[in-house]
Amino acid sequence: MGHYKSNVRDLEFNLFEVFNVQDHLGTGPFEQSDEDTARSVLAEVKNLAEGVLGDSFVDADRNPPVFDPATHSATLPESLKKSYQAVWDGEWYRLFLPNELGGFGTPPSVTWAASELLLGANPAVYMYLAGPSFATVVYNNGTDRDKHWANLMIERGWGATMVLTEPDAGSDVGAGRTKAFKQEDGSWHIEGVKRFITSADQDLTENIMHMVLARPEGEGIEARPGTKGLSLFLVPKFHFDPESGDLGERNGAFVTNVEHKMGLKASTTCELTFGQHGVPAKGWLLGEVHDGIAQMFDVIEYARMMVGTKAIATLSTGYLNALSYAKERVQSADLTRMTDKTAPRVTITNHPDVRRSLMLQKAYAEGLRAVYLYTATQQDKVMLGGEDAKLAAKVNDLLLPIVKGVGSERAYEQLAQSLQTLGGSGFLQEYPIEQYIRDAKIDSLYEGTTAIQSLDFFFRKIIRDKGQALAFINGEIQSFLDNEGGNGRLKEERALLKQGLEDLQGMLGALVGFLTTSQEDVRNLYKVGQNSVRLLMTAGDVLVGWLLLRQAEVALAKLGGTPSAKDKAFYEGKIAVASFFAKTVLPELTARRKIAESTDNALMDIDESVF
Ligand code: ST9
Ligand code: FAD
Repeated sequence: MGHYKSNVRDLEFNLFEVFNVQDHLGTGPFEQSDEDTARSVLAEVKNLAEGVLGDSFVDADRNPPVFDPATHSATLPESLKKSYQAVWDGEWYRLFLPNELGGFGTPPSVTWAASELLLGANPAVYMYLAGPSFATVVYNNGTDRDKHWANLMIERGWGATMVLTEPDAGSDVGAGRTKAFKQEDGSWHIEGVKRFITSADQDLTENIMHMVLARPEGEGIEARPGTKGLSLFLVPKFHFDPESGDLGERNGAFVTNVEHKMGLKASTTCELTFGQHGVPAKGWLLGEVHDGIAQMFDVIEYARMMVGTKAIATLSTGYLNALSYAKERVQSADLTRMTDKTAPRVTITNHPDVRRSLMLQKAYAEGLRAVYLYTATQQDKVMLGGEDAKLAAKVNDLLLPIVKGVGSERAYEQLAQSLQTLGGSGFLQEYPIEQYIRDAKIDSLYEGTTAIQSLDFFFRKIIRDKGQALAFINGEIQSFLDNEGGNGRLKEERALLKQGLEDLQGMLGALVGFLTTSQEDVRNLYKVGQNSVRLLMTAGDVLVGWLLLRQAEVALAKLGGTPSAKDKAFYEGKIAVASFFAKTVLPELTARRKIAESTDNALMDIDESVF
């Protein structure tokens, strides 16, 4: 048995019983798909994930890529290459491509569901497969030349990277100093050092297209500070014939270090140096426009969704591994017979604290899965176009920091609970959970840390949006609360969700108040900053609570029919987990609201020496 435990039943439940994506399969851009093809995609990807893809997960952690500074190259373990090749040969990357670039016509909801399986089994392999997806961004933002190159990137199977970070420019991308000098032939010479670049070298693909943010310099170019002064350049590892794509000389972008990391060791994290090894690093301006940060955000939005899904995928397999261990592990007597030294020993699933922990893991694993899939259904709507598309794009934007920020934080926290379920065994490398924890820690860091997600959520996705997307979600939850389903069952849980929603609204009201009064006292902005992560996490809990209850309502209806024994347990699990979350997590939101409302600036007034 491999390490990875999938949950296709829950993916299908979300897609076809809760969000009913089959209603828009077979239409518009999804003309080629129907429910059967979507289900068979999930079945095939599951087999791949639990088989050859997951096979290299452990080996590539214990025998990570090797960097050779003399040749500036990274060599990947053979096991990982085999996994990569299997996904490539199956052409699964086409799931992520639009029809005009050879996509399968699958909607984002199904694609992200399939992604969960790949990311849970082997996230590094998934990331090495970035080329075709990044080519789509090149295609969408590019000139005819770039569109052709995007096709070459896909046809020839090139790798791709997103290159933003520098030693002094992490969260603050606008502090970047890498420069681009215009050449007479229309190309640019890039000079500078980028760090922490994922997949910047590997020996899987014949070429790598680096998508690099740099500050253009040259006659007639207006120098602008910050992110708005950055342009996006296509910088290949090897030069290539612009028509055929045939490789030429080595370009002057060299990997000068590969980091040694806590986890996700199979994925190379590289220092990438431009134009400092006697060879110019030639690049080409994407779309021939100076709009780098906006173009890069097309990549970032995709990658933030990917990171959140990765974290949630890892939590799910962590929980399922913990569950299967707990069902077998016999230890101690039942609590009701604790004084009876002769009482039979029971499996640990009988202990209330183990149950509490397992049910909380289940709540976040399944609740957050529903959150990312609900977000993906907004992406479906965007692709379908029509009246709903504009609002759906905003709702997707609002939800992305939750998928990424809350997904990563809760996954890491709950994976610690999964490990705890195994007792001392959880600490051993014999079981996958210690690696899951090491591999998942990165998710709250890259693609914008949780603090950055929370600022994005409040200032951009709520305030700048004038609350339009938020009003939509609020309306959805409100109408769920108003339309009393479930024949009077789950009444108490609905009341708890109502209170949770009010607490979230109250907390948001407090933050908006701090923002408004910052016009008189600018330091009131600190009060927003002290609470923005709290707000993000609370919004995540309300969404999880709501979606679990939506699922429970569907489950109740199904139980009214004649489900199989297996389905009966599945649906009863849905009701149990929704109820548990509403009763044990949502009440905490009232305290969080009070904390936010009573925020002062004492924290900001103390001297740094006090810490
Ligand atoms: C990184 C990579 O960490 C990690 C992993 C890479 C993995 C790659 C692989 C991917 C997977 C591929 C899968 C392949 C498929 C597999 C197939 C399998 C079969 N939304 O607020 P302002 C824009 S990379 C949209 O003033 P500041 C917007 O244009 C490093 N746009 O920002 C805006 O202009 P305007 C990641 C946004 O104060 C402009 O920016 N690093 C958004 O100047 C300026 O906005 C980070 O993420 C948005 N949410 O800068 C950096 N926000 O306002 C984190 C901004 O006119 N730091 N824009 O519209 C930040 O995000 C900062 O907030 C900042 C601030 C840099 C934006
Ligand atoms: P800093 O920005 O220095 O942040 C340090 C701390 O300060 C964090 O806790 C942060 O939340 C906090 N902080 C910073 N600013 C604020 C603020 N305004 N308000 C509140 N808190 C704040 N980058 C790429 O360009 N391409 C890649 O492919 C890539 N892959 C990566 C892979 C790995 C394994 C790693 C570790 C990093 C990768 N990165 C990549 C870089 C990654 O995106 C950055 O590490 C991340 O954006 C944070 O930047 P930083 O590390 O400089 O931390």
